[in-house]
Amino acid sequence: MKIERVELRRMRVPIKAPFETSFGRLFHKETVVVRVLGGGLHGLGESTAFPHPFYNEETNDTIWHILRDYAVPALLGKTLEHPREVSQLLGWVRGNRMALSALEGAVWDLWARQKGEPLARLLGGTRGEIEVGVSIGIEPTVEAVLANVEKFVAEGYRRIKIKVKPGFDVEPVGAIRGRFGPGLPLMVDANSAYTLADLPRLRELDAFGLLMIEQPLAHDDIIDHARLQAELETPVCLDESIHTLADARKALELGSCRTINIKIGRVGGLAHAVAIHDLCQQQGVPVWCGGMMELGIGRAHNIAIASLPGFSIAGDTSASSRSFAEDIVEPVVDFCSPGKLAVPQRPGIGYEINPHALEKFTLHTETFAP
Ligand code: OSB
Ligand code: MG
Repeated sequence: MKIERVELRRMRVPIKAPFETSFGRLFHKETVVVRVLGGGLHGLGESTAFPHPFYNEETNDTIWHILRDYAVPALLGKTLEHPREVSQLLGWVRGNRMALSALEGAVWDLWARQKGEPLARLLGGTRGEIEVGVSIGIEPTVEAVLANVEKFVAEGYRRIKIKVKPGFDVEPVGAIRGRFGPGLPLMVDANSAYTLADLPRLRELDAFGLLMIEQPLAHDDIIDHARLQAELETPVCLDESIHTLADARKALELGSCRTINIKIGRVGGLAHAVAIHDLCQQQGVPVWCGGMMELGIGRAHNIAIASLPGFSIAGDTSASSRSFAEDIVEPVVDFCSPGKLAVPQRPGIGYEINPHALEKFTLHTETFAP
């Protein structure tokens, strides 16, 4: 597979409801879309970085810099036998995993399209459809959270996740349990809002029979999480703390978590994501696919990885309509039956760019050729 041309695009797409972060509220999804061309076909990738470094250290500007100055030049004009060579060629780059992942994802898509095979199958996927859940952000009131849960349960979402922080945790969870009963698959994500000093509060959450508590402690910790997991019945899930296969191995060895949220971008691409999946599967640890409010290209990559057998818990890849009135792919990512997304049987990621939406939402394009 020869990499003949690479196109980078800065995109800005309105989101339906403002997205609350520790930096402020976001009204648009801003990201970088990568298109790799070769042999008369193209492959699509999408960065999962945000415009501000609140989730990890990468931003749209660092993505652009790493792609333009290092990653794209390393591949241009090269002939690859397999997409895993992308992370081998760029293995010397420290960090910047979301940047490398955006390009690697496009190369995987091109490779799959050239073979005429669905990406999911080439990754080792075995599912024809995946069950999905939804992630509900911090809301101003418990009532607003309940209204969201009501809406998404009615739409068919298989699992509800709410964001929590000290002072907004036991009340919303208790209210959801009160309204929807103990049978609703419910979990919380703290995005590192607690410390071990909050153990009493976390013990209160432990009493609600949650599916898991995601990333309660520091974003760079696996030691305190092991101490916390030993105190809780509820499985701890790690998100921010797991960047590599070695991180996953160490966290499992220490008992820092009982499940891992795999995000393709956070771990540097599909090859690394598959490796973490395989390790967890060998150890009988269930994994699930996280979300970064991706546009359709990123969602399509998530669907492909979530079709692997170890992804046994519903992920955060909602239908496009959860976040966007208009997405950049066709068909739009939507349920095949309530709470389920079909794994496309078409070549590559199985979604095409919607040229009208692409032009409408592109801020800037740069094309690279040898
Ligand atoms: O921690 O999983 C997270 C969104 C942005 C940044 C971090 C996280 C999230 C989500 C998933 O919770 C949102 C989604 O894709 O719908
Ligand atoms: Mg998370």
